Amino acid sequence: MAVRGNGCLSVDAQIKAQQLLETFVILNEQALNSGFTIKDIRESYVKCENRRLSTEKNGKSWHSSGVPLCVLATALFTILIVVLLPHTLTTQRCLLQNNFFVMEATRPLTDCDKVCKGVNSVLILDNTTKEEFSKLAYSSRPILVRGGANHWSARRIFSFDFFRRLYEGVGNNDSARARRESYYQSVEEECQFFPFRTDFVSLREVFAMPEERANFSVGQKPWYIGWSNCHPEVASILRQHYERPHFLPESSEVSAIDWVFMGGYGVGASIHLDYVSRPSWQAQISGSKTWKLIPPPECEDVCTAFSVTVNAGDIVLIDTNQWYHDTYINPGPLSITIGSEYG
Ligand SMILES: O=C(O)CCC(=O)C(=O)O
Ligand SMILES: [Fe+2]
Repeated sequence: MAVRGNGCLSVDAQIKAQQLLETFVILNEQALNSGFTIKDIRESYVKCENRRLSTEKNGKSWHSSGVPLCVLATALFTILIVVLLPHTLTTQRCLLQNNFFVMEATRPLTDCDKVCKGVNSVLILDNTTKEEFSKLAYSSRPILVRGGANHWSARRIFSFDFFRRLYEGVGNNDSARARRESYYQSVEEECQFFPFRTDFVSLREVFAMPEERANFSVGQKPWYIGWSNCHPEVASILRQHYERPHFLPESSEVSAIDWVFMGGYGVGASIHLDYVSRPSWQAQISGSKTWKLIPPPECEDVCTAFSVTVNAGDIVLIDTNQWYHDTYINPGPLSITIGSEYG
């Protein structure tokens, strides 16, 4: 069987990790409320580490040097590094998704000169070739390839109903039920569901919503969700209608996991950074979405934030590991995107 799963924690472990995270976040918030900035917390940890290394080198005990902030900073980082990170670093867009404080405190610093200095807009390419793109593919420069997905049949075929039929199937005999169960279970247990702007807690609930809500009829609560697919059967059905963007380098890895984001007008994903090791492409199948890209705080003196609107048929390429990002769905047709990692 093809590789399925992205290393997310079990539900139990997620609950425990979440409790620890909450403690960590409260401590951080208290520190921030009393006048510390995230930069201070990070710097105090780095300073403490340096001090510990130098006192230990000199044969002294660091703990007896009695620096309370150092003890706190180290305790917070120990919780993160020993308890959480061995799991979360492999969880991709999992647990730490919206945890700004934790992300900020633990991520490697960005090389501003390389990643964002002098970049104040997305690079727009009207069409591109493998050759042209190969020079840019790993540059961390956000790129928009206009019309890059226009020829995909997904542009005609993908809709809320298409996905509902795919997951719900037809009929209610044993085999239809088993297939439905395995598709949903795969999202719940091996992949991920993102309740960005919604009260739905699972993809099952999304596809069980009444027609009026699915159509965003007046008076209905709006929704915006995402999920990743790691079920090979679902992937093979989806992939009949799109391909890996034709301009990606031949040598770049093909991810077994695809991401779908779907929903209507309004706020999309709130600001976050992803823990993914590779840059991502995302094709706008229908509707239109505006991304705001924000450089990490250590680069704010030399880099600027900017936005990019992605219209149906366009493909956007972003190193979501380096650029903080949020999204906003523009008025108009349902926004459906499909994406994956490459690199
Ligand atoms: O498409 C969106 O609304 C959010 C996508 C995102 O955060 C990502 O692909 O990393
Ligand atoms: Fe993201």
